[in-house]
Amino acid sequence: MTALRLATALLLICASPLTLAAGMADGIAVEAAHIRQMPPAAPNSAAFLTVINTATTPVRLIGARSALAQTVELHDHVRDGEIMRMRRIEGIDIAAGAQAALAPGGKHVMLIGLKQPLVAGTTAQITLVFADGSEHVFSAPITPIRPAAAH
Ligand SMILES: [Cu+2]
Repeated sequence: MTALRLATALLLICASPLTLAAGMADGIAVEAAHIRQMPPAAPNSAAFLTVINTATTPVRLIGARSALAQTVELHDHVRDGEIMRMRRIEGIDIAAGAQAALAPGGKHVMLIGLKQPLVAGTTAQITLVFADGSEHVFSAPITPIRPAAAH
């Protein structure tokens, strides 16, 4: 009996962190997601999406993961003289009931070190990671590059 109790206690202790780590973000919805197809030799790409916080509390997006790339970062564009440069950002705050648009020319999910060619017409999974440890998985279609708007 003692051994069984010990085993049960260990199971309970071990189960809790696992459950927390796998927690899905409540109240998060993703719309207009797509991943930019790049020429075969391109090392990097980006994903764009709108993150909607339907919850009654603010959330903070702090990162993302994907099997597509070695490294996945949150990026934004900042003006540097005449040109726009990308830089890494630590997080994106989304107020209760608000949404954050990650769109070309602005914030995006940067896919650095592509592990496989991006095939237009297929979809890929990306996991969003929030400051409270929750995650949200979504699928995004890979779409061809559209001609850049005139600057
Ligand atoms: Cu970038």
